[in-house]
Amino acid sequence: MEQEFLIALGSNLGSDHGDPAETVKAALAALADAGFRLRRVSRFFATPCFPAGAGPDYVNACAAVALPGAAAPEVLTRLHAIEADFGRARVQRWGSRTLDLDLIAAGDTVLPDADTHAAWRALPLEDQKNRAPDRLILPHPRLQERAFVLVPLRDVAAGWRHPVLGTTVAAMTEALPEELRQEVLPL
Ligand code: A4P
Ligand code: MG
Repeated sequence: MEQEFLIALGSNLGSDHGDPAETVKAALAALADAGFRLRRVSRFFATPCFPAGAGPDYVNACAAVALPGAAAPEVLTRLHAIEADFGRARVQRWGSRTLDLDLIAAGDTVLPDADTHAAWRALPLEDQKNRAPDRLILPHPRLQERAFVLVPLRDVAAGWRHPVLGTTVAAMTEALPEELRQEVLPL
């Protein structure tokens, strides 16, 4: 079967396309224009900014997509091109953004290797703020701890199983602290 990619979308600033929700909606259209087949799209959720206080609330969503003939690096390159089209300036890591498109997973692909993946997963919070990976890490190393990723992801890929952790999106979502899950509100 065709490779399926899981993508997370987020915006907490407006763009030329409108407010964050309109920006996420426009980003989905841009994905389709760029050749992605949108198989499933989640509801849109309002989520408190992480880290707390660092900026306005986000709108987050997830999509399960296919890009015929493309492997994960090509997908990330296209996501970056769309981010650039939406006027995203990379000023500060975790800073506010018009549009953030993260590649969450590509089936059961693990990149660059299990040991490096484990090191990124274990990175202390302080270092996470200052160190961004210079190569593609898959699955996204923080997905398992983020309600703003997992709750939308559950809409489109509840049964996807993390190839390193061995748990499904549904189980990872259930494992989150209740108060984190409740902060993620459908629009
Ligand atoms: N990179 C490596 N692997 C990946 C991957 N699987 N997906 C590289 C995307 N990018 C990947 O990413 C930093 C570098 O990681 C890039 O060179 C890329 O090639 P970035 O998108 O340039 O920087 P970023 O967005 O600041 O980093 P990242 O890791 O995407 O940030 P986060 O950790 O996703 O944080 N709060 C709420 N409520 N909702 C949000 O959506 N998002 C962030 C962004 C912070 N707080 C948020 C939200
Ligand atoms: Mg990103």
